[in-house]
Amino acid sequence: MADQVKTSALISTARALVAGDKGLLAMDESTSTCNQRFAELGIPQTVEARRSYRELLVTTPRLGECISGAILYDETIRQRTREGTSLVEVLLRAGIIPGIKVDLGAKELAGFPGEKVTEGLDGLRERLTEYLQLGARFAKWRAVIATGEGLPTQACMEANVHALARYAALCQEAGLVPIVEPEVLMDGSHTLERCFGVTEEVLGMLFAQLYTQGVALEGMLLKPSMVLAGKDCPQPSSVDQVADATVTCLLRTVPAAVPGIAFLSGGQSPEQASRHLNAMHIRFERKMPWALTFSFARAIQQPALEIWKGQDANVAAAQGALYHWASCNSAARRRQYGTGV
Ligand code: 5MM
Repeated sequence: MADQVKTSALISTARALVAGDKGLLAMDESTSTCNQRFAELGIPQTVEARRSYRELLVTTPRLGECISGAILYDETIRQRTREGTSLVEVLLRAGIIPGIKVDLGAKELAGFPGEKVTEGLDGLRERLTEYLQLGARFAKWRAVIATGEGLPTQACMEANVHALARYAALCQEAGLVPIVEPEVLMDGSHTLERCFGVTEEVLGMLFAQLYTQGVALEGMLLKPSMVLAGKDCPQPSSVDQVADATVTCLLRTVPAAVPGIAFLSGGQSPEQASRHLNAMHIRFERKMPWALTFSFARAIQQPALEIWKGQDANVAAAQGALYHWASCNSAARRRQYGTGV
């Protein structure tokens, strides 16, 4: 009985995260990634600067109109606004579900140069219990898969999908919806077709592992990369080619029991990411069994960060940019990005 109650709570949270035309805001940059983004713009790399920036994000007016959930980082889930309200509380008041990144990062995979495996399973059960108490209702774990000559190896794909499935099972045991993020990186000169093949293989292996580990598909979300040619690929692909390749690949590999798929942006510009999502909805309207939405970090945040530059005077303008890009992706779910509607 208790398990049934837990599963139905997981299912309703998973559905709420992908409901309507909303999507997720990924704001789970680890300290080193956040500092790196700040350094590029000359923003001081301090705890206070990171806190101020996260306050700017979560207090953006009307954010809850287009954002259903926000993925936080360990530092952020414990932070408060200048006035002393916890960031979790600010999100809840805006109708946004708080979530937490729980992986400890992608580390070199021993014996396989150029490949990584994501760590963080040791002690995860205890950390999940604490995050639930801090207000998180879902979690996220990212695995990265590099494409290149001889890559990805079977060893890399197996190690990563196994860790993703064990993480997902632990989350569901704790009462948190797992967002499962296998990112096929855009780095390299591989073609769109090659990315399709790698993504198809990784997702096939992933869902086999999720099944083996007993993960309830109805109570999880998938956060994949779009199927894209590598950044250095000489052959350009059109927006429609990306949309067709991405949704075709997902239709072949993601069971209909999964309530939703929320893409990462992976280094695409905000315009590209929104255009691709919009085209997927136009070309596959009513042909997809799951909700299809966004869980972008850079493609929503980057313009806001560039406006803010660490200055209080720029907060309102930066929040305007954040809202703009969040609402563009909401519009893309309605097939209205770029139509001026
Ligand atoms: C915010 O970036 C997340 C990873 O941060 P760390 O590398 O610092 O741990 C990342 O998982 C992010 O949530 C997703 O990849 C989506 O980000 P993009 O920018 O690709 O949309």
